[in-house]
This record gives sequence, structure tokens and C-alpha cells, in this order.
Amino acid sequence: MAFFRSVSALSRLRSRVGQQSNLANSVRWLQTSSSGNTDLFSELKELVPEYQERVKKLKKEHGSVELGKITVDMVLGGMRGMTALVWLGSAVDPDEGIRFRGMSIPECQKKLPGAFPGGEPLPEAVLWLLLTGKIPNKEQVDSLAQELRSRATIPEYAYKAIDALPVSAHPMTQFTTGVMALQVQSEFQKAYEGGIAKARYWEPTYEDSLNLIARLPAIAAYIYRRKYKDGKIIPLDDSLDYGANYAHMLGFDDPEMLEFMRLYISIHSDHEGGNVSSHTAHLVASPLSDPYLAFAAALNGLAGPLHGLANQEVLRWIRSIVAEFGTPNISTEQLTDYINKTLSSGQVVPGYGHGVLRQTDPRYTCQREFALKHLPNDPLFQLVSKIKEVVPPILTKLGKVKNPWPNVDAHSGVLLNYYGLTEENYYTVLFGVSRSIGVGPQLIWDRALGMPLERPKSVTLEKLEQLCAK
Ligand code: NMX
Ligand code: MLT
Repeated sequence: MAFFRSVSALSRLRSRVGQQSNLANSVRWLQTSSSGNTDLFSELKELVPEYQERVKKLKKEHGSVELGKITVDMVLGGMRGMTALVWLGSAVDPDEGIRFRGMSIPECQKKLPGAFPGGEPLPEAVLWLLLTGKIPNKEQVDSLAQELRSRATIPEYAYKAIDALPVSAHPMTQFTTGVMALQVQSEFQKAYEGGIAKARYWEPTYEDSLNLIARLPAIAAYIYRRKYKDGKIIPLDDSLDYGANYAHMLGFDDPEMLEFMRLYISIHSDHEGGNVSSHTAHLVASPLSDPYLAFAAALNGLAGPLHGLANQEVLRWIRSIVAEFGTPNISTEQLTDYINKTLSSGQVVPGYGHGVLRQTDPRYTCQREFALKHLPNDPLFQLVSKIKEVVPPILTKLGKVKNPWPNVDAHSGVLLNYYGLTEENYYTVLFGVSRSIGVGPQLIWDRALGMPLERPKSVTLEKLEQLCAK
């Protein structure tokens, strides 16, 4: 216990230091891009030498600086709190939550271009920000939206690969299959086979990442139409942005749902590098596997119920509460009993807890704000609000849960359900599409910065015991 307290004091201290540098960075990042480039590749190309220099300097001058110590608890405890990789796009502070290139979600909502003045940040704007560290203007975002649309053609065999699976296959299984089929078009693989020089690896990685991001919504929408609707493809609308187009291809055209999709994709895009999906992508890309291979692996991690599948589990659990009592309008006592029943049957409360966060996830908060604005009287939203009051004290009382507060997944399902996307087994696919916007940029930087093959050292149990006995 004392150990955990000192570790968390240390991590708070570290996070404060990180916070200060984040804040300092945010001043820098809060500048709008002034390069005049409307094309993302040109913008990036100008930045690559500067970043390469920074990494070179760090290695040359500070290679032996210690970032912390590694304890047995860390080795046996899922590497919690172990700083072990570089991730450019975002950082998670345990108390404040996510910052995208130094900017909090409210800052992004204020500063990043939306589909209309005051609208939610466009995912294209988040992509530009994560990749370049600069706030794009509307012209740059529109140009990127057009570029993504122009890259979004799906080869027929990708649909056929999905069709080879039974319709009953979980949407995440169909999704990973679709991504693997897209891999056939990898520019990186072609360039590597053609003998491309190491210094230029990042260029075909850029092509693959942008193509992947552009093509995922159409693949994902096909899976939804195939599994839950009539199987007919709704074509991309050339007048719509990325988030709106995804909703449209799924079959939803309510402007409020389009706006929710923009917010949804933006806030799910990135959550620093250590989460299972992002870390998996980085790891799998490290032996120079191309972005499709790396992202398919990431999706398989996302499909775990303690990670991305939690959004599915949350709505299923909320529905089970309603089924138990015959109404969402239940008393605090009834809800308490139900939560205790969940826990005593050996299950977790889905949507609560986190590996890094120690407060309510700001991604939960911004979805709550969206719900308060658009669906304050929805009975399931009201139930979610009640759950947020009742769960934390119960989890705290267990004495072992480090974060009793809601995470991003505690809220998304009721919003999607309200707008008609009621099939909860599909929810993790939405998360997967969104995550490509955070992972893609990092895979490009991994190659631009010459990040090596990832290969940590493991230890046997006997060796660990010997080390501890000393
Ligand atoms: N309900 C019940 N028990 C919990 C919960 C919860 N929501 N959260 C943590 N615990 C338990 C955990 O299972 C562990 O028990 P034991 O020692 O018996 O194995 C104990 O509390 C300590 O766990 P923590 O150190 O607090 O959490 P950890 O960092 O290991 O795990 C999660 C983080 C997110 C896996 C965990 O909080 C969890 O299982 N939450 C529910 C699932 C969920 O919402 N996942 C989504 C996370 C966000 N995302 O999108 O990925
Ligand atoms: C995520 O968005 O990846 C989740 O919150 C999990 C995490 O950060 O560990």
C-alpha cells in the first residue's frame, strides 16, 4: 500500500512536471499554422528535419538520463507507470486527462475548425494537429478532407474478404479482416521490396497511413450495413467531411448525429502511446511491418473487453439493468443492489476505472455536455447520470480500485443508441476507425525518426525471485 502511495505521489509529481511542459507546449501549439501549405504532406516534410535533429540531440547529449526506476510491481503489474516509449500526438495526465499536442478537449473544441462556426472539432483537424503539432486553418482542413475522400476507394476484394465470413462474425473480426485485405495495396511493402532507402521510409508510410485512415469508414460502414441492414453500400458523399461521411455511409443523416460523430471520432482518436491498441500498432510496426499490418494488430487489442470492447459491454450492462427492473427509472437502492450483484458475480463494472486516469475522463465529460445539450430527457442518459453518482463510492469501498471514475466508454453507447445506432456489438468498430487518426501519425513519425525494433528484456520467475532475495 505504502509502495502504491509513493508510486502515485511520484507519478503525480512527474505528471505535474509533464503538465507544465504540456502547458508550455500548448502556448506554442496554440499558434495557427502559418506555413501557407494546404497540403499535409508538404507541411510534414518541412517539419521532419527539425524533429530528426531533436531526437539526434537527445540521444547524443542525454542518452543516459534516467527517467525512473523499474520495480517488481511494474514488471508484474502490466508495466503501469513505466515510461517506455515516445508518442508525439498526445499525453494523458492522471488528473486532467488527455491533451492533444498540449491542447485539452475544451481547447480543441474552441480552437480547431468545425463543420460550422462553434461546431465540434473536425477529425481532419485533429489529424492535422496530431501529425504536425500545429492548428490547421479551415482551408487546410477542407483540403485534407478532400484528400481523404480522394483516397477512399475500396478494392472489390476487400468486400469479398469480409463476405467470406459468416454474417454472425463479430463486427471487430470482420473489421480486422477488411483491414488485412486492404494491406494488399501497401505502398510501404512495395517500396521496401523495391529497395527504398531508410531515410525515405516515412514517405510510403505516410501514403499507407493516409490511405488507411481514408478507407476505414467505408469498410466499417459496409460491415454495419451487411450485418444489421440490407447489405447495400451507401456511397461516400463528396460534399461531406470525414465524420459526417462515416455516419452517412452507415445510414444516418440527422445533422445532430453527424455532429456527434465528429466529436466521437475526435475524442477517441488518441490516448497517448501506452494504451493497448496504440502500443500494439507501434510495436508491430517496429520491425517495419507496414501500417495495415500494425493497425490490424491494434484492432485485435482494441477488441478486448477491458479496452475498446468496453463500450459494447457498457450498453449491454445498462440494458441488463433496464431488463431487470423493467424500467430505466430506478431508485438508488435498486441500482446499488444491481452494481453489487455485478461485482459479486466476479465481473467488472464496465466503463469505470483506468490504467492511467485518476479522475473522471474528460472524454466522458464532453459527451455528457453534448447529451445535456441535445438529449437531456433521454431515459438512458438519465440512467447513465445516476450510475455516475452511484458507482464511484461502491468501487472506492472495494479498496483496490485505483480509479473509481467513469472513462470514455461509460457514455458513448447511450448517445449512439439515442441517434439510432442501437447495435452495441458494433460500437468498438467506431472506436477503431477513430483510433486510426491517432495511430497513423505516430507510425509516420516512427519511421521519420528512425525508431528501432522494439525489444524489451523479459525475466523468468526464478530470476525475479533470485533478484528479490538479494
Ligand atoms: N469494476 C470492478 N473492479 C475493477 C474495476 C471496475 N470498473 N476497475 C478496476 N477494478 C479492479 C481490477 O479488476 C483489479 O482487481 P484485482 O486486483 O482483483 O485483479 C483492481 O481493481 C485494481 O485494478 P486497477 O489497478 O484499478 O486497474 P487496472 O489499471 O489494472 O485496469 C481497467 C484498468 C480499465 C482494465 C479496469 O479499470 C477495468 O477493468 N475497468 C472496466 C473495463 C473498462 O471500462 N475498460 C475500458 C477502459 C478504457 N478504454 O476504452 O480502454
Ligand atoms: C484508450 O483510449 O486507449 C483507453 O482510455 C485506454 C488507455 O488509455 O489505456
